[in-house]
Amino acid sequence: MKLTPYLMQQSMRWFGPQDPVSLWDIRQAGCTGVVTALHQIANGQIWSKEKILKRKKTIEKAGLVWNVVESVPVHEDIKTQKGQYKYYINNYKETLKNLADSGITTITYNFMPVVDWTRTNLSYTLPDRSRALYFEKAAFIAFDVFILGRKDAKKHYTKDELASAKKRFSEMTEKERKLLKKNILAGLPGSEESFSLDQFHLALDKYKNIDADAFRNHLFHFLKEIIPVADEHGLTMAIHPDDPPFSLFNLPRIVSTADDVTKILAAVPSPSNGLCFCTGSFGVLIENNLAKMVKQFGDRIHFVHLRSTSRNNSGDFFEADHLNGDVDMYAVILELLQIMQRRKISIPMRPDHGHQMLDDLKKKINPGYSAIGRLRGLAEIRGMEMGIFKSLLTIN
Ligand code: DNO
Repeated sequence: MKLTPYLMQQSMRWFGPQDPVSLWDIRQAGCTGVVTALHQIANGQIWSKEKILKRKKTIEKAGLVWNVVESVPVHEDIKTQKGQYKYYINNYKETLKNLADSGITTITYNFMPVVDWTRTNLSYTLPDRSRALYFEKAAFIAFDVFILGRKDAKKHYTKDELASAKKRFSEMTEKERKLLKKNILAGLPGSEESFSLDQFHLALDKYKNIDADAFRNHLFHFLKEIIPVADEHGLTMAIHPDDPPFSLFNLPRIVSTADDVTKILAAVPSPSNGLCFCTGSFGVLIENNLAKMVKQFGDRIHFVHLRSTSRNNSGDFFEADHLNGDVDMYAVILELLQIMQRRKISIPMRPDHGHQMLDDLKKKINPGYSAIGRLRGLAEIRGMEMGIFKSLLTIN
C-alpha cells in the first residue's frame, strides 16, 4: 500500500513584531506555519478584521502562513460565570467570526483558572549549561504559604510538603524570593494576565464557591455557546490542557487527564470541539499514557505541541530535550502519523518551548521561546517523523 504523505505542518509560535525571534528566523528553521495571537488587544475585547488581516499580511510577506491562533484568551468572567460573562461570550463569538472571515480556522484557548502555565524557575541550569524551565513543588508551596500568604493554604498541603517548603523558603535570599514571586505572578509569555499580590488574592477569591464540577459546567456552557458558531463558520477549536496538570492554589483544574478530555469532547460532540494535544502538559502525570490518548482522541486533535518533561518523585519537573524525558515521542508521533493518514490531513504542530542554549544564552529571550532551542527540538522531531513515516511505507 502506498501512503499519501500527510506529515505535520511545522510551525513556530511568534509573539508578534516585538518578538526577538523574527519571522525569517522561523522560516529558516524550516517552518511553513506561524502560530500567533493579537496580544496587544486586552483580554475580552473583539479582534477586528482589520487588525487580524494586518497581522496575516505581515506573516505572509515572509512567505509563511498564519495557521493557528494561540490563544484567543477566555475572560475570567466567563470562567467564573460572574460579572459581564455574557458580554464577553458575545465578544468571543465576534472574534471567532472575524478570524473565520480572514481565513484563519484553528483556534487554541485554555480554561485554566486565574493563571496560565506556571513555573518556579525560568533558567534552571542543566549539566550541559543550557537553561530549562522548571517547576519545583517546594518553591511553589513556599510562594503560596509564605509569600502570598493565602488563607487556608496550609490545609492544602501535607506536613512533609510544608516542612520542605519552609526549609526551601528559609534558604532563599531576598533576591530569590522576589524572582520567584515575579515568575509566578508576572505571567509567562503568552499568558495574558499579570498580578500584584493584592490583585492575585482578589482573583483567587472569585473561585471561593467554584469546585471542579461547577467549573466544568462553566466550560460546558461556554462550549455550548461557541461551538455552534465554530461549526457555522468552519472553525476548529482546540482546548489546551492544564499546565501543570494538577491543582494550583486549590483552584479547580479540569483539563488534566484522559477522563477530563473525554467529558469535554462528549459535552458538545461536534468535531470542531477539539483538542490541542500538548505532550509536555499531559506528560507530567504518570497516569496519562500519551500514545493511547492520541489514539483515543485522534479525530478531535486539531493542533499539537511537542515537548517533553522529566519528573521526580517529589512532584518537580523540568523541561527535557524534546526526544528525552518522560514522553515517548516515538510512540506519539507514530500514532499521529496514522491518524493523519486516516483523516487525510496535516495537523499543525509546533516544537513547544526549548532550552536557552548556544548564542541565545547571551540574548534576551522570551522564556521557553528562544530560537535555537526550539530549532533543535523541531529538527529532531522532523527527523523522527520522517524516519517513522518512511518505515511505515516499507512495512505497508
Ligand atoms: C505555554 C503555552 C500556553 C498556551 C495556552 C493556550 O507555553 O503552551 O501559554 O499557549 O495555555 O491557551
